[in-house]
Amino acid sequence: MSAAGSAAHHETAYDQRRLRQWLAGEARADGVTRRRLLTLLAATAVVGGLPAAGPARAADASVVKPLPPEWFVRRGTNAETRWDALRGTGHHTPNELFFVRNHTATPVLDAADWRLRLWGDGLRGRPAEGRPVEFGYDDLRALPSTTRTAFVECAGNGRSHYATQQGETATGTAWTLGAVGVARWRGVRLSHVLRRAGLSAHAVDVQPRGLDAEYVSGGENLGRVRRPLPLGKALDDVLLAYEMNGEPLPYDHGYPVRVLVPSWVGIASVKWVGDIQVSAQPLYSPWNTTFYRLFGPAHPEEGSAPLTRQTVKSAFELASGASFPVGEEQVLHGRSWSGAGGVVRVDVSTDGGASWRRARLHDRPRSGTWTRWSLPWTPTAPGPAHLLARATDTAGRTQPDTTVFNTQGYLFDAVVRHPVTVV
Ligand SMILES: Nc1nc2c(c(=O)[nH]1)N[C@H]1C(S)=C(S)[C@@H](COP(=O)(O)O)O[C@H]1N2
Ligand SMILES: [Mo]
Repeated sequence: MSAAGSAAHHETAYDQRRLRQWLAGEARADGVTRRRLLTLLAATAVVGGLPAAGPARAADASVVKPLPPEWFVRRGTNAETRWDALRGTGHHTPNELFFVRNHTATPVLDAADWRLRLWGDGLRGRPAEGRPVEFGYDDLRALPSTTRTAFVECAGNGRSHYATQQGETATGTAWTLGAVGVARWRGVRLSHVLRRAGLSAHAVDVQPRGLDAEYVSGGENLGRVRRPLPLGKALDDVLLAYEMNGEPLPYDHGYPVRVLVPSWVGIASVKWVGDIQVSAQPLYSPWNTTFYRLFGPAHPEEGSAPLTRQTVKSAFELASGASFPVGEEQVLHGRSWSGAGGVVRVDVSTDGGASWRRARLHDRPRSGTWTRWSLPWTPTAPGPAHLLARATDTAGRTQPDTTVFNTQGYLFDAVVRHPVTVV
């Protein structure tokens, strides 16, 4: 980003922070009227080329970017991407279309006063609560960078299908299949930063923590979003990302820096990271004990092991209930992905699962990202129909017909029945 762009960015950050505080009643408007503040924001946003915190956002300030209803379904503090909006967008999900999962609300931070603090007894010569090792934004940007394409997907993506397909009630956000996106992330390897900070041979877990507000659930304050990551994964392919699809991270996706944990459940990819505890003992947080384990009749009483990799899924680039004219050839498009490897095969049924045809793949199967595919279809009879897609990955995992239930509705991987109408 140019110096001018960067200055405008900071200015916008400041104004948006002021607006947020003001709306939240944490700051006085200091003689500035609401209209004046909104005008100011619109102006700086144009200069900075950034999304405006326009009046539409004022009613619910959990997400900064615009969420037009033709692209997103609002779900509380979150926004789900509509699959029909991904038609024709290319392999990478544009930043404007990327789903947002916020436990509370997007904090508008300033890179100039941001610091990453590494601390804990997993660092050489440091006591558990000792002075941290610090990196500024420019320090990180000066280190060797790595770029990779990877999906971020919520562990609860597809959760609503436990109810709609299996008659089972799970707690949590009722996502359909739009809590996933693929981006090109650029940043520094976490392993590089850990080694620079003086990683000890005794370290076992690292725990990044976000700078967003503390999360209160069921009247209990669970503190800031944080989740331990085993050292093996942390040293493997994890990034401290500062760019998304060639742009500085958008506010909603972790600006200035987020953790990016390829192939794992989205919660591992902590946004707005402020500190990382490096520990010589295993760490626990609500996000690897109460949440992100499988509970339910088919699982151990204390829950499964903490979730790591995502399962296999497929989606059509179509709205639910899309309609097609009878007798006209269509080309159906979709994408399939897995946390265990690239997707190498996709079978599609246009008759509710009675018969299957192999889809044509449009991407070379790659680990950590989706494979796009297509299949021609000429609907022959008017009326309701179901489209199904079943993917297989390089690890040999194929989507099942049903997913074993868990109470929090994680890791739904069964084939989804996509309703359409032939007219
Ligand atoms: N600090 C922080 N990090 C976070 C979250 C959050 O609320 N706060 N949500 C997590 C969850 S549950 C998911 S699925 C992903 C979503 O990333 P996105 O909003 O960039 O799509 O961020 C993860 N990282
Ligand atoms: Mo998530």
